[in-house]
Amino acid sequence: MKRLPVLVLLAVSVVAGCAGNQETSTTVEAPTTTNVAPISSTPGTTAVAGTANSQPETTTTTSGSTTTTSTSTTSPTLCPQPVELAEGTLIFAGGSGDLDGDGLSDELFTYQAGENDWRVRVTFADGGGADAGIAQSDDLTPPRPIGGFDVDGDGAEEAFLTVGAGASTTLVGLFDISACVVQRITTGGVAAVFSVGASLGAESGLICPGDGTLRRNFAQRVDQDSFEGGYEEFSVDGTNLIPIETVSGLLTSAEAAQLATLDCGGLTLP
Ligand SMILES: [Ca+2]
Ligand SMILES: [Ca+2]
Repeated sequence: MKRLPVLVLLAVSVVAGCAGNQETSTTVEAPTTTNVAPISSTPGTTAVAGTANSQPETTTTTSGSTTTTSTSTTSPTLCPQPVELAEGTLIFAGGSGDLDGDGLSDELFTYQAGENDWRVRVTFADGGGADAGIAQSDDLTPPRPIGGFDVDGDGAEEAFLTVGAGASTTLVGLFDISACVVQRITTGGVAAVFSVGASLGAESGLICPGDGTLRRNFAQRVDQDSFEGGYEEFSVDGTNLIPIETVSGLLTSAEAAQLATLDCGGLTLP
């Protein structure tokens, strides 16, 4: 009967010993769990930074393409600036017309580049210009600007200049301005020249009907009261005049005198 308390004491001590061991092992595992947490959170932060970097790249691409578009819009309209004229150059100014068809009036003048060397120059309203030599019909009369008239109806006026003179006539030449280049208008491979005025026994003139054609008026006296005359009609093909037809007949002196005129819009001889 006295052995029972001893067994109870042994059982209590065994249970108490086991409980002490469990507390020790729990304390060791705790730091292991704590170490895992920082490792997994670091890659997450990296992923967010990558997403933020891709947004500025898209913005840069958009602004770059916008700059390219605005640059290509402005470049084709400007012609180069011609060489500045030397001080004291003899200039005949006062001509104007919309010679490049942009709706703005451009300046037209002639100048002497050397002995018997005359040139025509266009200064465009939006900057730049164009320049070309003038094949004169005589060396005594300096070429002068008359102005612009759109002969072929393409929206840009052709330039009219005087290119010489007769006893009582003025010689007129036409120039086409396209892509920053001034070119003489020709017919049959030579520079076209139109005589305007009256001389002994002859009348001559230039008419622009406004339908894409030009008319060279002519009349020659056949007796004291009558002339033989009419007009030669041309169509305009680029810088070339192509003869279409010649219409002529007997005219009175008064009818013939009416042919001796420049009738192209509001152009008047200088
Ligand atoms: Ca213009
Ligand atoms: Ca034209």
